[in-house]
Amino acid sequence: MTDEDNVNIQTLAKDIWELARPATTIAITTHIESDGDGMVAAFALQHLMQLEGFEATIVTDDEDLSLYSFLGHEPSVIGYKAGATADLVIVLDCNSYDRLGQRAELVSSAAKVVVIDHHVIEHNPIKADLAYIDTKYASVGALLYAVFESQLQALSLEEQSYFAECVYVTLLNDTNNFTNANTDAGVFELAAKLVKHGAKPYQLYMAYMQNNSAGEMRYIGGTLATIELHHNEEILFMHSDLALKESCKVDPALFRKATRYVQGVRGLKALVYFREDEPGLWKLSLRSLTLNVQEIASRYGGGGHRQASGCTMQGSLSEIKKRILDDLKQAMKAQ
Ligand SMILES: [Mn+2]
Repeated sequence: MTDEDNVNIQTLAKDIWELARPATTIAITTHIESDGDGMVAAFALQHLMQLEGFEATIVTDDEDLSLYSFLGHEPSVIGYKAGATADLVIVLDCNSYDRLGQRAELVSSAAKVVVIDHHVIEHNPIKADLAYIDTKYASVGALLYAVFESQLQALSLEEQSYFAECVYVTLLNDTNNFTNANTDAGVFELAAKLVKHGAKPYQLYMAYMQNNSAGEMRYIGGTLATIELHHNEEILFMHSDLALKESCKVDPALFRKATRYVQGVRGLKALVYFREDEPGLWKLSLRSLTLNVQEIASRYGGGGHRQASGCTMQGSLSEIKKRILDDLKQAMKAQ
């Protein structure tokens, strides 16, 4: 959905403004279980739209966004309510109705829809009037930077630096502080430009990646204590149940980096983190450098990238683990 559809990144900014101009209500949104790419890219886009004279509101699932408060701006955000509509909806970091949860209704009922994303196209793609999807970008924030780069010089230094900090956070999130397999020369070149625009790597790393409470560290400790290995120690499972959440008094939804603590375990082909969000409702995070875990997550209505995907499953942990273990073994066999 890039060149074939005559969507050119050089004219994308102008194309978006053209769709925004006649719209009275504009919403920006991202995938369920929003993250520091889609959500912070939404902050950046909203800010640019404001400067351009457009009033756009970020529509969320009412998640707590306080983990981004270090960015120092108060974005205009509302939680989605059934029946809410907008003339124009801009979807970031997501191209499938399946990854929008309840907000699929907001998107399908909008007069005009723009999709800007860097994921492989999954099931049930969003019908868009304007779509730019390119998997070569490490984050959707990086894609937004490419769209608006030529316009940044016209902004004040403070506005440039806010935009740059937001894009830098999207890189921190989707490259895991420049350590994921998607980290390439282009990522470092972009990071250098963002630093020149005012992004401060040390402060942003500390505020975004290392800003843990003691309770969160206990939660991580409790989760790491559940590590088990399967299939000749090539598959790692770990979990956090509701009891752990209660004892540590943390909101696990605010703390999504658990898999980062086990990425370095020797000899792994895949790892899966199971987090209980409601009794018997488990949110899975799947990671692998060699298997296509997106393919597995999509069987259960989830999605993401080949190497990092998520889905939600209902049932007993032991049954869910058994199904996922079978799926992973099968994927390894098929290799
Ligand atoms: Mn992303």
